Amino acid sequence: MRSVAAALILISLVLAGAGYGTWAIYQDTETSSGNYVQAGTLDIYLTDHTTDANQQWLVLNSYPRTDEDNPGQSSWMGSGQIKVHNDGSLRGDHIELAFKFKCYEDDDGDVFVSPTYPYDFTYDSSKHTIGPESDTNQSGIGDWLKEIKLTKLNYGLSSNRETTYNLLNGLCMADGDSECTMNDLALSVIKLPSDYTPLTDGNEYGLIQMDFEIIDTGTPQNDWQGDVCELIVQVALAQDPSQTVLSPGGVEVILPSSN
Ligand SMILES: [Ca+2]
Ligand SMILES: [Ca+2]
Ligand SMILES: [Ca+2]
Repeated sequence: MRSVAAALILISLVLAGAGYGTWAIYQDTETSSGNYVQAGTLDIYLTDHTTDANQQWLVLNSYPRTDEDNPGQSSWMGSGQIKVHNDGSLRGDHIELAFKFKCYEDDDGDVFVSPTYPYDFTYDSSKHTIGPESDTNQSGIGDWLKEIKLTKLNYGLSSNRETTYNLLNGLCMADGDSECTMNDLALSVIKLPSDYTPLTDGNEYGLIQMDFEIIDTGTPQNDWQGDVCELIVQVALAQDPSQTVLSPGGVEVILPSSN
């Protein structure tokens, strides 16, 4: 019997721009906290031109083989992207992307105040409980991130002055196997060519698009039943070609605090 798991992925965006000369760092942080993925397909839509990008993506009650086209009992919502605007006075050199996963070992995919509309993704420790009994890895998420396959990860410019860049190129071997998965994202920093840095004219923006799906490995995938992951997408603008601003985001697994 195929495993059934509930999970949650939230997307948030951090924008950092490096100033000239003295290296003042500008940072713009957003949290898109309404984006549920209970395994399935996730698309991202975010912009730094709004203060609240919540509830752009939502995939609830996911399980192996659910995706955007075949949601089954999973509730899938969202088809979006992250818009990267360059609001500084200096254009900078290149854009970097990194992906951090904050995962909760949980009983039912709910560690928030309200996972139903109207959503409130404030962490609620009273809902953070290890389990269920059928979760065969109650101290983590097992290989879940390797089981979320990236079907698309692109970066384009709204002006189309450059061709769309396939961010999966050179990414998928990050964890040693050729599958393109979220595990590769956790281990990677993507540096875009400088031509893809949005102009500061206020009109052009970069556009990150991502789709993914939960694969069926053919073996029980019970080790992430009820677990929750938040994906935090970091976007940085580096001033100089020699710089690497970001580090790989990695995976943090959070257990309930003992009380
Ligand atoms: Ca819970
Ligand atoms: Ca891989
Ligand atoms: Ca687990």
